[in-house]
Amino acid sequence: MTKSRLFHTVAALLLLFTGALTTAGTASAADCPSGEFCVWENADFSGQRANWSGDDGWWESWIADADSSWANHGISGPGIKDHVKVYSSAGQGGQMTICLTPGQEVGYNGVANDRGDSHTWAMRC
Ligand SMILES: [Ca+2]
Repeated sequence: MTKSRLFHTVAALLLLFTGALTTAGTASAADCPSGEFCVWENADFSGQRANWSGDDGWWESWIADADSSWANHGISGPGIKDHVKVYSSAGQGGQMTICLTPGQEVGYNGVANDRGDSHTWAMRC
């Protein structure tokens, strides 16, 4: 193999490798621990992330009214509260802005964007 041909082979392999990485990144789920509800300050699961395993009646100020993407990685099963309801006011008050079913990931939602102040786990939406 000539030097030039070797270079082209390596370059082609690198391209293949890079392509595979890009595909894997797009296909992977939102980065949220198992058993938790996660909220990001920006759309598409980017920016700073808040996550909870339980309810929170008063979100920290940096994420309150700043939520732009959501993921429900709660544990699912019979009799388990595995849905998550987000509310526009503290103490699960105001309006429900979004409700996530088990495993649901929402990269953006115009109605719920930048409105959440609290959430609770629930049996259903
Ligand atoms: Ca936001």
